[in-house]
Amino acid sequence: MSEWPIRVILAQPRGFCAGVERAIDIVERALALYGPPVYVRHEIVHNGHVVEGLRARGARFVDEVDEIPNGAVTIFSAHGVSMAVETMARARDLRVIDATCPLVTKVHREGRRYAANGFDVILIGHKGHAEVDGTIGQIGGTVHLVSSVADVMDLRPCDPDRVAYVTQTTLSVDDAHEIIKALVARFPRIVGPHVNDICYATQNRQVAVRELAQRVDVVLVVGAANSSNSNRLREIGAGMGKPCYLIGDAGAIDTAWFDGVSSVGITAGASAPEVLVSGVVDHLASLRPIRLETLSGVIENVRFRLPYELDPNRVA
Ligand code: 0CN
Ligand code: SF4
Repeated sequence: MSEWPIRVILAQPRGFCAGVERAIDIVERALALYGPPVYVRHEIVHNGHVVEGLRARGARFVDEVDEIPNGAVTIFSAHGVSMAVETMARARDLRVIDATCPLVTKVHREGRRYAANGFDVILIGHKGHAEVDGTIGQIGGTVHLVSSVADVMDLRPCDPDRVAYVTQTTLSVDDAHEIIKALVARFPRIVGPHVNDICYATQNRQVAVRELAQRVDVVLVVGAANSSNSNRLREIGAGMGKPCYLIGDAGAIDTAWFDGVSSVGITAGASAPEVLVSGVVDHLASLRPIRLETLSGVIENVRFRLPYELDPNRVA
């Protein structure tokens, strides 16, 4: 490896969003209040490091609520659950604490409202993703999932004049825009949110990674392979014509990526802890001298309230 310094630039904002902070806080507070074990349906957020850290403190992660003993403390992940899962949890008398991000819950409400007014609801999202399964199962009624402009062409709603759309919160803003344009062209009377339901954190991180990719030779996105918002960041970096790698942590780095490179940009998905970003910076510093800087960008100060039973500020 060469010894000349490498510029390491951090995106702003990056990493944890308010929904992820809240979801992790919920598991930690539930462990403190009720004692282990507490059960969590699905990864609380899509990050193996977060999950392992909580598992070590007594959280038990399960795929479905039928794996949870009757009456146990049960937390739903930030991505939300279907009504069928809620019903099953009630039937088993589980003590449910809902860590669904309030911005996901907002999409559930929107979708339900459209369905109640007799609209077919079109959900723009990725098939098989936990949030998408939850949203489909919260809306009830007729929901059509579309993931691409091509899917829009295949839609056969009951009444083309009574269709509405909602979106997954962690989509690519640009891709969603193209799909919505195609929907409006096919169904001129379609109704939907003002722009889309992509959350503030997803949008801010996408703007920031674009800014970052303009300034560096290589982009590293810290995030898990199953994290939708992290994958979108990698796609945007790559779309800017820069080599862009999604890495779980510093251990995934291949030093060959930096041959002849003078600057590396780092960002992190909404579910990736900052300690993993520091680990990547330290790893780079072990390879070459570094000059570290952080881009200016949006400073986020969004905070969501905790569920009532865990809120330290609740009125008794
Ligand atoms: O990575 P996440 O757990 O989830 P996706 O990006 O895969 O949806 O990040 C938190 C987002 C939520 C909900
Ligand atoms: Fe909520 Fe957005 Fe964070 Fe998902 S990425 S938890 S929708 S704030």
